[in-house]
Amino acid sequence: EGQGGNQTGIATKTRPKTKRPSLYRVLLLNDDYTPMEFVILILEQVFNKSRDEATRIMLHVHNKGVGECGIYPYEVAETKVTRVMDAARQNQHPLQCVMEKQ
Ligand code: TYC
Repeated sequence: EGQGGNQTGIATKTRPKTKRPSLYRVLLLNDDYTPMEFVILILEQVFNKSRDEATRIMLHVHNKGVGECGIYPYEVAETKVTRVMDAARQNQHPLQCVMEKQ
């Protein structure tokens, strides 16, 4: 009878329940004070973007108010948000970074 065999003589099949990790979108929010160059450096250093991609995302946030930096498993997203918020605080910029379930 093999896998998932029961006592009834009826063959059954079980599939191991694997849970895909939930994904979270990490967003940057616009403000009037954080320097554009600081946001670009954050996108390069925390989110591993090229200078061109970092500039594109920064300008999108600047023009639209909010923009996506990436989509990650919970713990990775949380670590990136913390890194951004720590760097912003250390440099006395009001930059805000948030995560939301995708
Ligand atoms: N609006 C800021 C400025 O004009 C630049 C900026 C972009 C700030 C993106 C935050 O997430 C941000 N200096």
